[in-house]
Amino acid sequence: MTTASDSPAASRWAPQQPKAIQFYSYPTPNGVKVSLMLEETGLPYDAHLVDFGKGDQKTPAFLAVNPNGKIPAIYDPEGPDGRPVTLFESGAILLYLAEKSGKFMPADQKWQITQWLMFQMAGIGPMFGQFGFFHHYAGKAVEDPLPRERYRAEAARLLTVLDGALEGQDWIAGDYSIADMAIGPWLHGMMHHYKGAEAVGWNDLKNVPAYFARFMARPAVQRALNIPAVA
Ligand SMILES: N[C@@H](CCC(=O)N[C@@H](CS)C(=O)NCC(=O)O)C(=O)O
Repeated sequence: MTTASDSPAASRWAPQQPKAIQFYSYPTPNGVKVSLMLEETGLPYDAHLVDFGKGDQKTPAFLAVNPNGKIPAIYDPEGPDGRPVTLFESGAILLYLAEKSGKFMPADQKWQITQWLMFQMAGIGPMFGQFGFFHHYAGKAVEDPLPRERYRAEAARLLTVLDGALEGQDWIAGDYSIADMAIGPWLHGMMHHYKGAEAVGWNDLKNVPAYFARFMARPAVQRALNIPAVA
C-alpha cells in the first residue's frame, strides 16, 4: 500500500498522516491558492514549509516533487484510481483538488471557471509578480522606468478586465470557485505585499474592492494566508 512516506520528498519533510496529501509550500500568492483550497475542502493534508530563506526550493529533495524548483507542489498517496500522484503548478493542483473533492468546480460552470483560472495563471500571476518586483522589491533599483511602467500598465489593465467581468456578480464565474481561489491571493499580494493600490488605480475600480473584501471575509482565507506557518 502506498503511503505519504513514499513521497519523493519524505526524507526532508516527514509526513504526519500516512494517507494525507503532502503539501510543500510557502505562503506567497501561488502557495496560498492551494492552502486555501485544502482548507475550503477539508481534505486531509500535511503542510510542509519550503523555506526560501534556506533555499529549500532548489534542493534535490524538493526538485524531486517539482523539477521547476518553485512552490507549491503536492504528493497524494491516494491519487486517481488509488495510485499516487505528484503535482506542481498551482492551477493544475487546483483542478486536481476540485476533481478529487467534487467541490468548487460544478459541471455547469466548468469552462467559465477554467477560463478565469487560465486568466489568472497566464495574466494576473506573471504580470502582478513582475510589477511587484519593479515596484516594491529589488527591481526598484532599476533606473530605467520602462519595465516598471510596462508591468504597472498591464496589471492595471488586467484589473479593469476583472472589474468589468464582476459587474452584477459576487464571484467571477458564478458560485465561489477555484477561479476565485486563484485570483484572490494575487489581489492580496497586490495590496499587502507590493503595496501597489495607488499605482494600479485600485480606488477607481467599481467592483474589485468589494470582491476582494468578500474574499478576505472567508474564514478559510484568513487561515490559508499563514499556511504553512513561517517560523
Ligand atoms: N506558475 C507557477 C509559479 C510558481 C512560483 O512562481 N512560485 C514562486 C513563489 S509565488 C517560487 O517558488 N519562487 C521561488 C523561486 O523561484 O526560487 C505556479 O503557479 O505554481
